Amino acid sequence: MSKVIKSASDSAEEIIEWGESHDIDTCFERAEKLKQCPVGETGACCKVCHMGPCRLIGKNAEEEARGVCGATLPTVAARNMLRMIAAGTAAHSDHARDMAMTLLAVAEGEAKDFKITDVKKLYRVAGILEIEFEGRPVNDVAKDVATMFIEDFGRQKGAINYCKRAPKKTQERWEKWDITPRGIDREVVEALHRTNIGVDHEPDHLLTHGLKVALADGWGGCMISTDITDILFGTPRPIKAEASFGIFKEDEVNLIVHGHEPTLAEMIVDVSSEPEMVEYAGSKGAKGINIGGMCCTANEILMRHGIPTAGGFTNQELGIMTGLIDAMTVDVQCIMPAIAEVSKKFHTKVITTSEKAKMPGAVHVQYDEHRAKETAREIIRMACDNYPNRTTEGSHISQKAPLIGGFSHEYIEYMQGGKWRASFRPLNDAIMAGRIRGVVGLAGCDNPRVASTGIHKYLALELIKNDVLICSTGCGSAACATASYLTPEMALENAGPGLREVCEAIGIPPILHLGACVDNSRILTIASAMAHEGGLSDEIGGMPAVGIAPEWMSEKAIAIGAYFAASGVPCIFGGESPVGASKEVTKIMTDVWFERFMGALHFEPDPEKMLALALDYIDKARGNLKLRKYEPGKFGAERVLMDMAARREIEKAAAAHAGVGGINGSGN
Ligand code: NFS
Repeated sequence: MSKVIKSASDSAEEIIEWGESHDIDTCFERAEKLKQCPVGETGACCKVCHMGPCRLIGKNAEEEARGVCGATLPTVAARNMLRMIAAGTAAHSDHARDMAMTLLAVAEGEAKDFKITDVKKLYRVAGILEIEFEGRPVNDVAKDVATMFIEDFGRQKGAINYCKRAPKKTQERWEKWDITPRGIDREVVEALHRTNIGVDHEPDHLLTHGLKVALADGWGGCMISTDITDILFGTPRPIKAEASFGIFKEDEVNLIVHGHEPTLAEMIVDVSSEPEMVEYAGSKGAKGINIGGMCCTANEILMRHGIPTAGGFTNQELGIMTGLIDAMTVDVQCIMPAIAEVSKKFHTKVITTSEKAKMPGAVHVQYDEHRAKETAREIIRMACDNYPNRTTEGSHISQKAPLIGGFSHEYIEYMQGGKWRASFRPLNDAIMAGRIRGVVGLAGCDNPRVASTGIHKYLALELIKNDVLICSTGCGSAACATASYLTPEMALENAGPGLREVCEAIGIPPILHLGACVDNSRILTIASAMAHEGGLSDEIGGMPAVGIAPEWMSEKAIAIGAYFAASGVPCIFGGESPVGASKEVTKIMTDVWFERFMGALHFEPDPEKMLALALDYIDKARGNLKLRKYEPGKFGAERVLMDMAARREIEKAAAAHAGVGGINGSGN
């Protein structure tokens, strides 16, 4: 029998094998041993009350199966989907709430270890929120900004502030279908209410609320989080860094920050170079303090400080198995409880830091923004104290990859015209001329149920060969980073001729690292800017742009996919569909959503089909926009200017492409 590859990263594979030979299991073995429940996997299990769980299975389940209360399979699948979106939205948005509370505390002088690092960004945000900023003290402006963001959580009527950042036409679609989100908390609570036993039973109605919740995530939670993080810690600019397990140093204290909230991680980075801290490490026999990141916290501090990343979600246990991590701090989200278990076999200390998240087997050091630096120093000292306990046990890896990260939307705008003429014109022109075929957001998790990171690598390579510019975020970025894909050389060696030309002219890699998962909001901002710039679609929908999350596993990824769909971006997710049991629900999320919003959410396990579907969406959008037909190596500068009649044609073509029909009550 041929050997099953568990990770497409050689160094990850090496550690997995080392673990197997030492009887240490990881998520990869557990995924193999623990088969997915086939009923729950496709959305056919209802457990919203205790008359169940009801398993709606059988040959004609869609028509005939009923739960004890009479709920049909499409109702159950739609309810399950809505709950996933709500949970994902809650996670991103609760993170955003903490950021807003920190900004308020900073503005009020209560969190003295933080400051407003990017005043320009603060003013830009204040401008969008229509807050007066000229001539006012910075902290007063920051207080008003924080207060307005905090209002977005509890608002009962009206719209989330940032909805107005979307192109007008996109907003009109939201109004027409009543999915403009009011307040983040309100939409999440309503989702839980509607999915309670005996409330909302109409699949389309449930899923429409799913889009409303998701928009509260994208244009609320995620965008708020991105902007406040930029204000507090600086808007990212391209920066060099490294990725993979070779970032751990044999002769230094290795402290890994893992999770999602950047606040404590920023403080750790900040104080780690203080002479007393370095001296303390020296007193324990170490040559220095080496900070590394994991998952989305890694993306945050990589973007702003060039701190190296050990990798994405599936790398967390493997990192500990190198035997080189002296301490790993974790806060919230995507933290496997298995790390506490595996750490017992090594000297690594796992330290939980959030008041919301504790873990059996971990030490808890409560983060408090009022004494943030002190907490950071305490954690560094704990890592240093643990350094002498390091043994030679572990699978040491020396491989690491260079990368360039840090492409904020502000920088992407700047790089296309400098300080005074920053715009999205060159990008739009390159797309119109066919140099760039389209844009793909390559995002989402890495997943041990496939050869982890492998589908990311396959798609990234194929897309750039096809002249598609990639914006990557989250663990998608980590997958590309550890494969050495985030370098300008990548364009020279692998990009199609048109994309290569653009990358060389502007001096960018063909895969732009945009940040953490919450920074998918940057893609919304970029798409809005492209619509405002003109020449392509005048809304987000209809752009030659697609979102792909090939190895997703988290509810947060589902919330992101849904907010892209509602905003007008067709999305393709890998793996089996979590609503695959219901044809009706599947059709609503693909055809009906495309007809209404020009976005969609597909699930497609076959990587080649994912690629083909993405390119098909891109080419159809180009055709509908009457852009030059994409032909590799052949470009032009001309474009067909569109009058109103031509635009109406586009609308008609889009509706025809959607091909809706057969679902009661879900037409336009
Ligand atoms: Ni996104 Fe970031 Fe990674 Fe998936 Fe988890 S770390 S928030 S959910 S696993 S990409």
